[in-house]
Amino acid sequence: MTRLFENIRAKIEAGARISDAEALELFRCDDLLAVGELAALANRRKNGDKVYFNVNRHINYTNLCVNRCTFCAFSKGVEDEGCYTLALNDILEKCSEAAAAGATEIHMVGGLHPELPFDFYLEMLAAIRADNPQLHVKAFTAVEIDYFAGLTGQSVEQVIAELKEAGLGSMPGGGAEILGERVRQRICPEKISGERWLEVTEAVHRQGLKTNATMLFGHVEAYEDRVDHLHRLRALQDKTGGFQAFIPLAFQPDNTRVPGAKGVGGVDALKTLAISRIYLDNFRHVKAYWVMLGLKIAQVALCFGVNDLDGTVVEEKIGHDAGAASPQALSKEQLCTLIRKAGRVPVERDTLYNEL
Ligand code: V47
Ligand code: SF4
Repeated sequence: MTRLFENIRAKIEAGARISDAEALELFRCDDLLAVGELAALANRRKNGDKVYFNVNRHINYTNLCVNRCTFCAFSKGVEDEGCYTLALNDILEKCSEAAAAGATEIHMVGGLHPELPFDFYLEMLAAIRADNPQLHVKAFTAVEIDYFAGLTGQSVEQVIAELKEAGLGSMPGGGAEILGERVRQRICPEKISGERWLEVTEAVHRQGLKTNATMLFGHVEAYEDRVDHLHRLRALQDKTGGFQAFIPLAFQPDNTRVPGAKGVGGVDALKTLAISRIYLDNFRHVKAYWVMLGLKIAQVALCFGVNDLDGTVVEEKIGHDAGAASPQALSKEQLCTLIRKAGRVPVERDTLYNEL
């Protein structure tokens, strides 16, 4: 094991990348602190002591979804109690409230609505821009882009161009789950394939929009599936350079239908964040999403290769519907305190990582 750590340290110091086999060995090893130290080294070389955070607001415009991913406690059918679709005015009001509270970003995703026309999304973007031109709208996932293409009969390239023209600033990293088909068939058989997720994301990058990438972990996947997922992301990043941050999402099991899945312990969460940092040598940012990790693990993650803590959030549904015990929102002061008490330097950023 010592030899493995020595080899990986030498690679990090030489700016070389680790292999899939090495990543798998790291997942299988029990020495969490040794993995964390390597991740912290890899991160320090890229980002020094800075930890980024942003002031944002999540808006989920609808929970109606034609898919039924088994890990998702958020989505509803039209007959289900608790289904909702926000009116445009409500969305605009939430955006204006966010802007008044100092937000620089709106993070907006929703289910695949059975009826809303594509024009609704274009009008929504244009109206947000008209009201609050200073807000960056980070919205939709590759899954939604593919759905809009199906709705309109247009190519994804055309859909992306229209969304961009209407005001889309960048895209979050959702919908990636585990990209490998075997796991996808078990947890989200109706969702677009991993191949398609990568293809749509590549098309988004080609039109000059940045995106993030996520990985939903801690359900039915094996370590091999996580490494395969990271492999595909690293390969696409080599091609496009369009990913900003990687965000491992710790699975929340309540109200879901994944047989036998129990959720994620602290050790697995920290190890996964750390290995992501070491393996994804071409990603500048690895983000701890405190909603799914919990505040304490998210803070400790700052010593395990993480350089970004998302965000003020304000109103979160996807994780909380699945039992996340974290708060709904954090203030800028709370984020700064979490970062400072981990011995690091908080830096507010905008969506594109300009320092504010
Ligand atoms: O795609 C769904 C995940 C994602 C559960 O890019 C679940 O900045 C855990 O992508 N337990 C949406 N996760 C959230 C997302 C995200 C969040 C924060 C920042 C960014 C970013 C992106 O949530 C979905 C899915 O992978 N999800 N159900 C669950 N039970
Ligand atoms: Fe729909 Fe997304 Fe939930 Fe899947 S994860 S059911 S696509 S809202």
